[in-house]
Amino acid sequence: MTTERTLVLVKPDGVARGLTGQVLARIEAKGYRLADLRLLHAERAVLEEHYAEHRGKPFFEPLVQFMLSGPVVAAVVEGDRVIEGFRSLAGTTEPTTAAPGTIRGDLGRDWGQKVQQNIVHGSDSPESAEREIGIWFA
Ligand code: DAT
Ligand code: MG
Repeated sequence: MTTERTLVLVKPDGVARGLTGQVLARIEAKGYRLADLRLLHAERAVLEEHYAEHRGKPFFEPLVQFMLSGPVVAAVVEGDRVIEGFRSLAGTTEPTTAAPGTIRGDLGRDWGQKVQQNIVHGSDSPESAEREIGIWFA
């Protein structure tokens, strides 16, 4: 048993489409616990740090612009193997091909090649989770 924490974001598309409740419901239904929760408008500096691994890639600026386009919900979620577990709930990056049953697969689609509009973010490792929680819940 490995109790972990992960950072989950409901991205601007998810908040704007009214999907926050569904995302949180899936997290809770799976048996994970909400340890912290905020609705906020992200600052550019926070996003540049959050997405530091993607700096220099062609999709970096469109991604930051998208994340600035509206409020996001940030959550710290706790549970056994929650990092892997939430990535599994979220589905793969591209919503068009994410498996049905996942958040991205059930609720997302291709809105004109805007892969960034994939509803949620989830940390990908224990190191990323602690780093990202520190950024969003400073
Ligand atoms: P994930 O969110 O599944 O961990 P990631 O860390 O590789 O994916 O990328 C971060 C976000 O950037 C992702 O949610 C959507 C966007 N993105 C990734 N690859 C992209 C691409 N090739 N074109 C446009 N946006 C992309
Ligand atoms: Mg990632």
